[in-house]
Amino acid sequence: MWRTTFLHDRLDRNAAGGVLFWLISRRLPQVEKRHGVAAMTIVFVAFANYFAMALGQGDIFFNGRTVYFARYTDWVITTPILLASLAMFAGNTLSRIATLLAALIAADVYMIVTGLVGNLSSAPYNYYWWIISMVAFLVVLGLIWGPLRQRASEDGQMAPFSKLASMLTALWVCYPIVWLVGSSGAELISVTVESWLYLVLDVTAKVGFGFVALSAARQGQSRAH
Ligand code: RET
Repeated sequence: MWRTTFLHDRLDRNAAGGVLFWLISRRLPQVEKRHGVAAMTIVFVAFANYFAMALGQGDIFFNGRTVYFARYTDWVITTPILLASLAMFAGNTLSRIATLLAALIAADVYMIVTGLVGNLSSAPYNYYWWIISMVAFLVVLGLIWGPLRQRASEDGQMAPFSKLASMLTALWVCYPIVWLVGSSGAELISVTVESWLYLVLDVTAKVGFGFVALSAARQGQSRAH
């Protein structure tokens, strides 16, 4: 059974994003095709997870509440790709960003997994896990605005990097806030409002971000070969 209309919305937007990225990718210079691969992978992974949620396979009833775990299986795959996408704008060669990217992904995966554990926990333990996840998030932001930004400035690609890093930061900081006021935290907003907020964030963080990254790639601004 199809769950709700907003899930249809997610499916439609993700599928549309996938097709759009495929069309743009065909026109990318060969060396920039990896940005197309990243953008397409992100939307197709999201599509699979939203599809699972629409079929009612993406949630479980645990500890007295419904936990939409498919959100986390989506994020744990898509957020590392988004970070790789950003990192590809920071360094001229892959070897210059490899270690940093590994550290970024490690902190990011830690953030998502501890967030899921928090969602599966009752109060007050959920808040302890939120704090732990937040620390990992601050590490992610610290790495982006510290060493990764430094790399970008050394390699002379500050403009696209700053634009994408700012966009990523502005969008990503909203997730822990929604988590805190939503069904995983204080339940100050309804599940419908929560789902809409995640929907808007997800579409912008995936399709919006991918679009900006691909536009920059088309202008040949990423050079991490
Ligand atoms: C959680 C748990 C609470 C603390 C923090 C979180 C951060 C989540 C983020 C998710 C980003 C998702 C994106 C998806 C788009 O594809 C897990 C909610 C810090 C930053 C960008």
